[in-house]
Amino acid sequence: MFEILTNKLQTVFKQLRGYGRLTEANIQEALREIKLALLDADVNYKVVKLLLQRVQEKAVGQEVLASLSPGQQVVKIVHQELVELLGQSYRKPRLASHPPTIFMLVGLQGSGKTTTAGKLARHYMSEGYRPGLVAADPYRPAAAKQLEVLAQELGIPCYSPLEGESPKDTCLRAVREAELQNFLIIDTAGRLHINQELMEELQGLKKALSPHQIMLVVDAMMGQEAVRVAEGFHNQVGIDGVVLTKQEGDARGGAAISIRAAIGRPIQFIGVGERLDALEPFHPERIASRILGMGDILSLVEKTEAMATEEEARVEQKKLRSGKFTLEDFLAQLRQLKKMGSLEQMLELLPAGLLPGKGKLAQIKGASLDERRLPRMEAIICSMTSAERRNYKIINGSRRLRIARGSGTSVQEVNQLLKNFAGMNKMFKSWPKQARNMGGRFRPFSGIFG
Ligand SMILES: Nc1nc2c(ncn2[C@@H]2O[C@H](COP(=O)(O)OP(=O)(O)OP(=O)(O)O)[C@@H](O)[C@H]2O)c(=O)[nH]1
Ligand SMILES: [Mg+2]
Repeated sequence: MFEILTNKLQTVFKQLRGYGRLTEANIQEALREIKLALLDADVNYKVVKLLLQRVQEKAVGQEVLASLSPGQQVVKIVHQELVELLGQSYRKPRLASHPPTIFMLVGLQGSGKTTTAGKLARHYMSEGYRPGLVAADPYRPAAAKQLEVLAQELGIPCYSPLEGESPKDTCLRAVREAELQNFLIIDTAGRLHINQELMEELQGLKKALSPHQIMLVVDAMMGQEAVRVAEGFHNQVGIDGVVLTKQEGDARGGAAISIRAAIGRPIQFIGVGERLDALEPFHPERIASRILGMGDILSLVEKTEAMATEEEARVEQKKLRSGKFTLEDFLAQLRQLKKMGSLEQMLELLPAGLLPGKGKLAQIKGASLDERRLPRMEAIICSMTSAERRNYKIINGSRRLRIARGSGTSVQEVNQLLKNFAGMNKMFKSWPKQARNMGGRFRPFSGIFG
């Protein structure tokens, strides 16, 4: 996610490292590069202009703080302005004071409405709500079927159109029938393009249901085109917030950066995969950090928390903080891996400056991609003595051979695992102290740049 943009921006910031203070000239140069990087990332031109204007105003003539290098200083300013542009803080969707809360999802065909309906239901179930899904798409029988399958997976009810029923009537029936549900998520029909028929249907639904939240679901891979789609829906139906799907596959970030500024409505969630757990609340500060390659430690911590019981998470975090992450913990993590998505997703949350070198990173990513390898990795760690697990450095050649035999794997596989683990361990250890302590606000700048 955002890797192309992040890499380019990192290059710009690194170039600023050499300067002792910020001058008009080196700022101009950096701004020009930042502009090119943003335009390349398909960020809307007006938004780029706005952002750069603000950065320039702040950066020029500023004394370089004693504690920061010019590179850090510019990163800090760009970060602040990016956060502002993305909407400052996480905007929670509005819920009903008298249930049921009604969410209506709208968007073009294939944008991810149905999948997002399931993801949102799962998200709110974890917050204690009892959601039901409503298929407001009588045109395509497969559409209702798809939603029913998701509802079944989640163990919640799904209201599908009856013979000859209009979308509006299906929704009204769901509201009447949903006695145990305090949350209804309406999945509307998509169209290939914004057309009058669709807009009228959505306007009708809005009038009949007064949903608490109309959410536009839009595909991040569309880049700037997503902005035009958002404008179209917002002008004709009026939307309250945006869910940006397929964000994990978007290396450039044009849609994520442009939409809020273009329509004045916040992105509230991003979809980061096809699975029902691949939904993240959109925190502008964290996203800005990710875009700038400063990582997203808070999201990482939340993921760790979500995967384990509180007690486990407490122990785990303490270890991460203190840099005492052992192979035993690694084993526990492997076992949890399936629950929380891929290691690759986790790695994305780490600051770029803290990641191991490119080659190593590729190794770790490679290792995490193939989930079939998990049982073998587990077997390898299980074949180690507890002393070995606590201190991987004692695992010499003969121990490796013994472990490989014991686990029915090869020495190569043992080597690979230890190499990956050493890489992970190194990056946990090199976290800035503030990040490890995680008390108060994480200040990602120190120790990363310059
Ligand atoms: N990688 C990835 N795929 C996603 C995400 N969200 C949805 N998809 C996929 O996108 C495709 C379309 O998703 P749907 O939920 O069926 O889209 P829709 O908007 O309901 O489509 P229509 O009902 O035809 O209008 C499916 O293959 C989903 O698995 C996401 O965040 N990441
Ligand atoms: Mg659908």
